[in-house]
Amino acid sequence: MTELPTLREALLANLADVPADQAQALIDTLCSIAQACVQVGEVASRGMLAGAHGLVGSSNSQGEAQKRLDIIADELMTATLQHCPHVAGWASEEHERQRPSAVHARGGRYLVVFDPLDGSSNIEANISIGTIFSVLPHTYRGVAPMDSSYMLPGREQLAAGYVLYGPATMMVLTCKRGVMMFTLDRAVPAGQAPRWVLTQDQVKIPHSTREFAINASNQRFWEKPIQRYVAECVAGESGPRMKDFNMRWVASMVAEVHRIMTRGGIFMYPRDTREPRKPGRLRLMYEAAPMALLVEQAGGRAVNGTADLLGFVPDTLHQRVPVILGSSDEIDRIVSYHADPHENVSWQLFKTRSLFIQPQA
Ligand code: AFP
Repeated sequence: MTELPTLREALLANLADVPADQAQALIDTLCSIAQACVQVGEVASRGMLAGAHGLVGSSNSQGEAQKRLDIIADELMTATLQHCPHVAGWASEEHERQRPSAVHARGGRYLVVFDPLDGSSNIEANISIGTIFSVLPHTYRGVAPMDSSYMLPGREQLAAGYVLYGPATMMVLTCKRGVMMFTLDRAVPAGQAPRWVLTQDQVKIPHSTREFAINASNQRFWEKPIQRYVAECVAGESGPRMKDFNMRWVASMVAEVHRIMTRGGIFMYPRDTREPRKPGRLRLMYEAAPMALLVEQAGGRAVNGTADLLGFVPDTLHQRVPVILGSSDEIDRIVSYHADPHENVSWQLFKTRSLFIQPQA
């Protein structure tokens, strides 16, 4: 088998059209983030043996109970970013405010935003979890970053990626020149660090699919277009879609998006009526925007129901948004349902039906 390109080799090729100093700075930063994720993966893979299970007794700024692995992952990412010469500051799900680099706050050309551990509810159940990251330009170089420095639309990301800690440890990455998939190779000579190798390049998401992912326990809170879309999928061949669909829900966005990257599909965490003031569950800056960039770069689509997620300018670091992403044909259909004033729902869903009762022929 020919030697697969390493992460650094693949990035050099992917950024061949970028001026060398810029390319080098981005490559060094992404390689550092990738190395921090190797460390997170090692702790995650040792589970209770590494003290990675359980709660720490504190909550993050969004009121969510923090897990030990949330904190460990955040500390490992922070320790790495501290030493990145090109990173002026970073923002994490686990901290209310952004944190400027002690050394490079003024000189750094990038801001990094990350969810150190996505899918925390799955840690003890040993289900796939991940880390999500986004690299933004530090527009006001020479001035130490503030929270407002990060308020850029997703389209302005320079790079985005996630690492999936699953049966294999994989990283999916884009520098806005297509999507690359890497697998962590731990079969290296003693004393050498595991290395990322490129296992798939220019990843493409199939435009059609028969697989949808949504937390069906929230069904009664969904808005009409989502009720209609899911009901039609569940109705399968006997319904207006005239084809059967399958459903998945892992409760780790990284695992859902990775499945979509490998075989297509649609992932939905839509706005719902549980807390009308809260537009969704997922965070724009370190969940929705990086995943939206990856999905779009792979030929899929990512919306809030009516508009592309990459166009949204954040107001706050931890802002939440509805997220609907994946195979473009299905996203186009859902956007059309949101635009359909009449909402011609032939199933009369709201009064007499629920997801789990088959419609009368
Ligand atoms: P945690 O990291 O707090 O477990 O949340 C994971 C997540 O943000 C995303 O990865 C999942 O898709 C979604 O929440 C799961 O939400 P439900 O718990 O409502 O299913």
